[in-house]
Amino acid sequence: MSNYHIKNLEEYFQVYRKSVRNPTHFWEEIAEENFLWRKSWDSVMTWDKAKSKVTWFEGAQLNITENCIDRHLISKGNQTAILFEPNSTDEPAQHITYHQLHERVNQMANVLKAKGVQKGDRVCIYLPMIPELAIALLACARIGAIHSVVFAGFSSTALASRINDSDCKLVITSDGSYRGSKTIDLKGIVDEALSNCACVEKVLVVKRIHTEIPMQAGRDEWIQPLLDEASMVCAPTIMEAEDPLFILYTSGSTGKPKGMVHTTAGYMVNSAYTFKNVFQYRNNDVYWCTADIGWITGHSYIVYGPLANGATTIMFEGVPTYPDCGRFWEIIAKHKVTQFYTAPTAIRALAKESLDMVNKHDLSSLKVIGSVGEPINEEAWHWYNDNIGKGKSPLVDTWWQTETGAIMISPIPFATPTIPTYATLPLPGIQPALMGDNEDELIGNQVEGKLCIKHPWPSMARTIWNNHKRYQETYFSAYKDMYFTGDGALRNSVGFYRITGRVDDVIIVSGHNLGTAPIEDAINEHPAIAESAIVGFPHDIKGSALYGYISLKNTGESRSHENLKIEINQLITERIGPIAKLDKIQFTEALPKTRSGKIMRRILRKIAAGEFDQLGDISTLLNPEVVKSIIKNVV
Ligand code: 6R9
Repeated sequence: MSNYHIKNLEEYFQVYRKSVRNPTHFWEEIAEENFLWRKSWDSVMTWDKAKSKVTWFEGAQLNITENCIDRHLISKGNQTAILFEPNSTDEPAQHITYHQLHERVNQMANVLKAKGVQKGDRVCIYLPMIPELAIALLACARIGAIHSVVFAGFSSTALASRINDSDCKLVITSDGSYRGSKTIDLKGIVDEALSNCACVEKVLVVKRIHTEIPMQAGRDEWIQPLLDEASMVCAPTIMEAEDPLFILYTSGSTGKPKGMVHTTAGYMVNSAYTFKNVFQYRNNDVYWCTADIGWITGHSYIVYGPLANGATTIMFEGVPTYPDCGRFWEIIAKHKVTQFYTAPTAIRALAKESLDMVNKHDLSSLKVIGSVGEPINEEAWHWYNDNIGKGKSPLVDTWWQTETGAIMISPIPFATPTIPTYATLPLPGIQPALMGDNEDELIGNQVEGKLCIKHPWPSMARTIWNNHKRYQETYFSAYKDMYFTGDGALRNSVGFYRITGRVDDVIIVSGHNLGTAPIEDAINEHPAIAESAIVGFPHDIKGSALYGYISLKNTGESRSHENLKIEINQLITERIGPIAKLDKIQFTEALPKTRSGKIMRRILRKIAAGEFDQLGDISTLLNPEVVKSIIKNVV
């Protein structure tokens, strides 16, 4: 029996039990049997609990691109590795074979080298969903540079702070991007960001939308002529198992975004293993994940996991509603997609449209459908399961995080039964624990608590870039010797897990994690504003949307509330990006506070949700009278 590919429930339980008895042996077998190593490891895992330092496969040497590309060349050289579906339906899809991917990655790797990028240097990638994005990640990995992808929907301020935090010396971007019927001036955003980034020496620009853009002499260069001249041969740099592969920023509940650091070997083994099992990928399948590579889902399940398994992976440049809201279903029919992986927010938006938009497309190629990014509500689960999965393709609700690197809790299709809204069972090698309010582990079934993970797993983030202290405090200080996820969960009567949502100040809007602190910081920059508090409230399509309580300075503000609202959202768009705009804004003379001066967000959340009868005891507040007036003026 190979541990690598689980085919039924009995096998799952067998493998799971084995993995819990001896996690290191379990992962070692998988690593040994399924990957290409230049040198084997000296130790499978080390865990220094006092320092929160974990290593996997230390002593091993490898290059992840050899595993994702080179080793498939003989058997799959002419198979499509990346299938690119452009934004416009008038532009043909591109099939990039493993051979071509090999050539293009090597060319880009050689260009980076020629520009002075060396092993360990950080490269920022700010690109739309075009093939060059995946190629750029792999080119960095080829030469041991650490990539830091910034989602191309982030503003110039957000981009600049990420570039500076990890001291990137080179940026790869494009002249612009297509988004449905619109174009976005990405290079302009980069130019603005770089006026505050002294560390960046070079900018390489992909031509995508063919607009006239300014190029700064000595700094900016079009990438294509350089690629055309570059050799298609580039020997992979041999990496140590624990060398960083990439940094990816994620919002925290406080402070600036955290640069999560993922290392090479463990991330590769874990992302590949979970891809194979959760999607039950077989030869000749066509797999499609609709995420953007700017998020962890795209890193692990568009690029590394699929390619490590020699899969065909689709990259879609556009949006689900362009040219019409049947686009997803049209693409599934067009490319005979076998596995489809998307987010609940997309499902909720498309479920509002007429079913004809679905039913006119042939979805019979589908075998597995998946969900990720936030809890999937019951209604959306049924709509997706019935109309897309047709009740025959299992719906895998996959729970995981940027920090975990790979899927942690998820059904395995055709093995684990699926239940609406349940992520069901932990994957082999993963040991969840639910913690009670007294920091005790809740044993047995029918319990609800805070979700932790007991034993290290290979793809866990090793640190926060330049801030190991914050890593320790955020993830390893709440409970002894456990990783704390920031999520709540329940375990039902048969041991299946349901994720109930964040238990901290992170709000998930349309699947994007947003910390309340950076949004409040942006708002508080407004000269008329004294204080603000952001909370999430239930929203039909976005899952959660943002509600802002704003108190103004007593300076005789002459601007109207309507104008202030516009200015607040402008500030947020500039500082963070349009995804963080507030759906509702309420002006209030004060915010409810505890006697120690903390804003009582719990109460503000209840008010925003309309649950006025569930405020709990407010008598201990410093200013209980404020609550009444907030309720009276609720938006
Ligand atoms: C992969 C990804 C992580 C947070 C996580 C949780 C929420 C993700 C979920 C889910 C319920 C699921 N989340 N998947 N909640 N069910 N299937 O999304 O990473 O962007 O870091 O977000 O998303 O709250 O803690 P990331």
